[in-house]
Amino acid sequence: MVYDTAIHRVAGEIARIQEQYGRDAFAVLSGASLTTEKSYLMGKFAHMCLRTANIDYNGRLCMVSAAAASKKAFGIDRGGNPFSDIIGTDVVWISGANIGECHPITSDYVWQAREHGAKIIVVDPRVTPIARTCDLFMPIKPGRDVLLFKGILHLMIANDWLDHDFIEQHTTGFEQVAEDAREWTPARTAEATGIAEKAIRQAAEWWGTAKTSFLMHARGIEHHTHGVQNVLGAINLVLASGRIGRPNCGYSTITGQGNGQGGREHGQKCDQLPGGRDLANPEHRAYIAGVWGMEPEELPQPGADAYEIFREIDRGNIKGLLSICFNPLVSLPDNSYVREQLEKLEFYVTIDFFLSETGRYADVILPGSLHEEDEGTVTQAEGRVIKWNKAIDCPGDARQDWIIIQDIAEALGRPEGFRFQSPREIFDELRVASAGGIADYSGITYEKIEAQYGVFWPCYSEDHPGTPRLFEPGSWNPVAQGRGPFYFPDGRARFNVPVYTPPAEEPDEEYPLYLTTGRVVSQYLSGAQTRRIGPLVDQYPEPRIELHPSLAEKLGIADGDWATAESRRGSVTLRASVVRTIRPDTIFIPYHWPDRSSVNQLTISAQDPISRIPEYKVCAVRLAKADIDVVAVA
Ligand SMILES: Nc1nc2c(c(=O)[nH]1)N[C@H]1C(S)=C(S)[C@@H](COP(=O)(O)OP(=O)(O)OC[C@H]3O[C@@H](n4cnc5c(=O)[nH]c(N)nc54)[C@H](O)[C@@H]3O)O[C@H]1N2
Ligand SMILES: Nc1nc2c(c(=O)[nH]1)N[C@H]1C(S)=C(S)[C@@H](COP(=O)(O)OP(=O)(O)OC[C@H]3O[C@@H](n4cnc5c(=O)[nH]c(N)nc54)[C@H](O)[C@@H]3O)O[C@H]1N2
Ligand SMILES: [Mo]
Repeated sequence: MVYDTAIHRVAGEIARIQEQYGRDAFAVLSGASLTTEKSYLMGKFAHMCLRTANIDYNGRLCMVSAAAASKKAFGIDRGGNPFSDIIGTDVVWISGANIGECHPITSDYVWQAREHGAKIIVVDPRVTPIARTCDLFMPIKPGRDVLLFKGILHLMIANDWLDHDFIEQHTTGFEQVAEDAREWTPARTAEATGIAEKAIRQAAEWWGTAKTSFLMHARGIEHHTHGVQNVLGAINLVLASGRIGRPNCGYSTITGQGNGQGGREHGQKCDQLPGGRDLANPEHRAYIAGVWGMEPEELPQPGADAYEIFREIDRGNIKGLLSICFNPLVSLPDNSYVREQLEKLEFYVTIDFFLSETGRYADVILPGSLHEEDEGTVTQAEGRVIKWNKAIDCPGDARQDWIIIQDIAEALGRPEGFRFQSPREIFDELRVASAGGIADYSGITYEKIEAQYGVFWPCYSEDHPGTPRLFEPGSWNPVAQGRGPFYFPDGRARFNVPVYTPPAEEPDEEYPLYLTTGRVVSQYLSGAQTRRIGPLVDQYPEPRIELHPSLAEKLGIADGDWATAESRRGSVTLRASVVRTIRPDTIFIPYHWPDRSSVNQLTISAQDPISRIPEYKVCAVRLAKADIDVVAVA
C-alpha cells in the first residue's frame, strides 16, 4: 500500500539522518490548531521517540509574548476570567486586537458590555471595525504600546487612581514600576506614541476611576521585539487598579489558533514538558521521565525555536524535518530565507490534509485529518477545556494525525509509549503527565467536559469542579499553598518594570514608512484552508496595500492602482486600497497569501529576546506606484 511505503520511507530517512548527523539533526514543527491530545503526542514523539531537542510549534508566531509575560507577572499562563465577566464591566480596554474581524465571539461579549453601558477604549494604528463604534480610539504609532501603558500608569499615580490595599497585600515591585512611570508625563507619552494628549488623559481617567474593568490584547502588541514588555506594561495597569480576580474584573490575551491555549501547555514548545513544566527543570524532567518510563538523562535539553530551526538548517546542523499543522513558507517572516532553507533539507515530510505551499518542498506528504474527522479536546482563551466530537471519517488513504505519528514510531522500531487506541487514552495519560504541574488537567475527564459544558483548568481531582476565575481572593493554589491567589510561593503578583526598546527596524530616509501586517475577516492564517473557498475568495480575492489618502496623494497613487512596497528583504506589487482608517505614516498588508503576493517577503525576522516571537507588526518600507508593465512580466 502506498501509505505503508510512505511511512517506511519516512522512518528510514529519520533513522538515517539521526544516525549520520546525530539526534538533533532531525527537527519537528508542530501546530496549535491540533487538539491538546495531538499536541501532547507531538511533544512526546519528539522528546521520547526521536529524542531530538528540536521541536517547536506555530504558537511561537502567535501567543508566546503574552504567555511569557503572564508567567512573569502571575506565575501562570492562562487568561484570568471566563468571558462572561466582560458583560457588566464599566470599561473594556482593547489594545492591538481587531476583534470585529478576528474574534467574533469576543466581539459579542464586548457588544453586550456596551449594551450595559461599558465604555470601550481601542488602541490600534488602524480604525478597525470595533474601533468605529468605540468610545475612545487611540491611533498609536506601531511599536509604542509599552510607552502608552507607562503614560497611563503615570496619570493613575498622579491622580491616586490606585488600589492601595490590593497593591500592598497581593503584589510586589510597585515602587520600581512607579519610579519608572514618573518620567512618562502625558506630553512625553503623546510625543512618543503619536496619540493626542487629551485622549491619553481621557483614557487614564476612564480606566483609573472605573469600578470594574476588563483589559484585552492580541497580536497587535505582542508581535514585537519588545512584545513581552508591551504585555507587562498592560498587566501593570491591571494590577495597579486591583481589578482582577473578581466578577467583571479581569484580564486576558485573546488566543489565535483553534487550540491556541491548550496547544501551548503540554510539551510541544521548545523548552516545555507537559503540564506547563520546564524542560530545563530537573524535578520536572524526573516527573515526566517517570510517566514515560525513561531516564531523565535521556530527555533532550531545550532546543531551537521555530525560526531558529531554519537558521540551524542554514548552518548545516539540521538536515531533516517533519512538520504538522504549520505552513511556515507563508507564515514566517522574511520567507525568501525560509524557502532557501527548505531547499537545503535532505528530507522533509509534512502531515496535512491540504497541499500547502510549504508542502510543495516535501519529499513525502502524509494525508492527515481535519478536526471533524477526529475527537479530542481544545482549550479556549478563557482556560476552559472543551471537546470536539468526530463527525465524519477520513477519506481515502488519509488517517487521523495521531495514528500517523504512531505508525512512524512503530516503523522506527520504537513503538513503546505510542500504542494508544484512541484520543481518550492519550488524554488519560496527559491527565497523569499534567498532575502537579501548573496546567493541571488531572481531574478533567471526557465525561466531566460533557456534563459541565467544559471544565476550566487547573482541576486537581475528579471531584474538583475546575477553576473558572483565577486569582480570586482567598483562593488556593498548590504553588502559594494558601499564602495568596497568585501562582508564586508568596502568593503575590509581580509588577515588572517594562523596558522599551525601539522596533528592530525604524523608518528612515530610504525606507520612510511603517509596514504593519495582520488579517482580514474572510481569510484564515496562512490561507491554506480559506483560499480554496469561493465565496471567501470573492470577498477579498487578493491582498491590498492599505494607505491613507494623504500618503496616496503624496505618492500619486489612486485607489485600485498597482503599487510596490519594498523593504530591505524583498518587494511585493499589489493593488492599493486608499482608506481614511489608517495612520498616514503606516501601511497595512494582510498576510494570508503565498509566493509573489506574500507580505512576509518584506517582514523582518527579528525576534523578542524572551518569547522569540517575530516582529510582524513593524518594519520599514518604501512605497511607489508600480509601472504596470513591470507587473505584467513579474
Ligand atoms: N478572520 C480571521 N480570524 C482570525 C484569524 C484569521 O487569520 N482570520 N487568525 C486567528 C489567529 S491565529 C490570531 S493570532 C488572531 C489575531 O487576532 P488580532 O491580533 O486581533 O489580528 P491582527 O490582524 O494580527 O492584529 C490586530 C491589530 O493589531 C494592529 N496593530 C499593528 N501594529 C500595532 C501596534 O504596534 N500596536 C497596536 N496597539 N496595534 C497594532 C493591527 O492594525 C491590527 O488591527 O486572530 C484569529 N482569528
Ligand atoms: N506577516 C504576518 N505573518 C504572520 C502573522 C501576522 O500577523 N503577520 N501572524 C502569525 C500568526 S499569529 C500565526 S498563528 C501564524 C499561523 O501560521 P501557520 O500555522 O503556518 O498557518 P496555518 O494556515 O494555520 O497553517 C497550518 C497548516 O496546517 C494545516 N492544518 C490545520 N489544521 C490541521 C490539523 O488538525 N492537522 C493537520 N495535519 N494539519 C492541519 C493547514 O491545512 C495548513 O496547511 O502566522 C503568523 N504569520
Ligand atoms: Mo495566531
